Amino acid sequence: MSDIDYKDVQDKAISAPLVKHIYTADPSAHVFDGRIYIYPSHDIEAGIPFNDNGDHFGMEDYHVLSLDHPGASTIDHGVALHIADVPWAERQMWAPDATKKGDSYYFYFPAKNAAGRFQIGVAVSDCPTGPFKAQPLPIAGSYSIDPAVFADDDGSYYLYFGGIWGGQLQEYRNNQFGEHYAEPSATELALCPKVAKLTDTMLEFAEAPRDIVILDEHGKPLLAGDTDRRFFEASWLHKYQGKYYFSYSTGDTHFICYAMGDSPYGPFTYQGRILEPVVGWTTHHSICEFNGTWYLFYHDSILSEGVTHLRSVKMTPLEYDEQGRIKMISPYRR
Ligand code: FUB
Repeated sequence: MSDIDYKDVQDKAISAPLVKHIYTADPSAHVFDGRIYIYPSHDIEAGIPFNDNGDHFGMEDYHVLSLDHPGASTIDHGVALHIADVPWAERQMWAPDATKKGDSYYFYFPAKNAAGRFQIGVAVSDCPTGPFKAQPLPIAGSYSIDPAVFADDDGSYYLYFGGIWGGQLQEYRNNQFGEHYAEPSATELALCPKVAKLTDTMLEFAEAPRDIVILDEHGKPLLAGDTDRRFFEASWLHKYQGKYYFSYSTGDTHFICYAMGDSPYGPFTYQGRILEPVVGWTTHHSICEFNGTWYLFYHDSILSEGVTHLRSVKMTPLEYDEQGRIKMISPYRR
């Protein structure tokens, strides 16, 4: 058992769970028509033993949350998509995201198929809170986890994805699965998150997924052994003052970090940390502007007293310095 004093940590937390009646995680936030919508994972106790593959994250459906403005009460709009309604998906509905194009909303989600391979599906609705109707098949050529969709100013949409360990990214090279593929050794190049432009229909990749390369301060790609900085999971892309910001989790070292670039394809140069470790093993976030103020959406496991697969989404303001660098956030006051 952990020796954390949860009452004390809760008192020191800089923000409270947005909802407490269900467990939620991996919050992907967007503002559609002046309202904040959050597309989170819906954590449950699935009764599956813990392992390094994250099988205990046995989620079965998604709820959409929304709020009128920061500080307003958060509404749970109920089940937006259930695994029983996704023909190709068998288990583990992990971190999703959604976007709006025209009058339609497109919800992207990973799940394991019958063969135990993660793929990414898309479901469509004419309402931001769903219900979403899933396509009968996953996106062709998709694999791994944690889809994040970015709408650029020129009307292009890009899907970022990938995650190592339980997210299976280490089992692919050049977008192909291979049973013999594994995580690179410490002195080899780190595995890259992926990006693919979406077609006009929003239902398919318009191109083969490309590597998102994260460079160090010398312009060299990060190495797999650089575990404080290399990509693990939880891709997010946002734009601020003309620059592209790619942010992500370092997984087993528990940081949310970011890198900056001049194109949605990168390369991105590592800049630093956005969020220090939270209570719970995973950390996963999104970044979104509302009425001129930027916010970090994130999760922790305080409400469940440290149960790593029972998390709660939170939000807190995020600030930039004059150079456009993000000021690091400590989730608990010291
Ligand atoms: O919620 C399940 C997994 O945990 C997500 O896909 C990862 O990003 C981690 O937060």
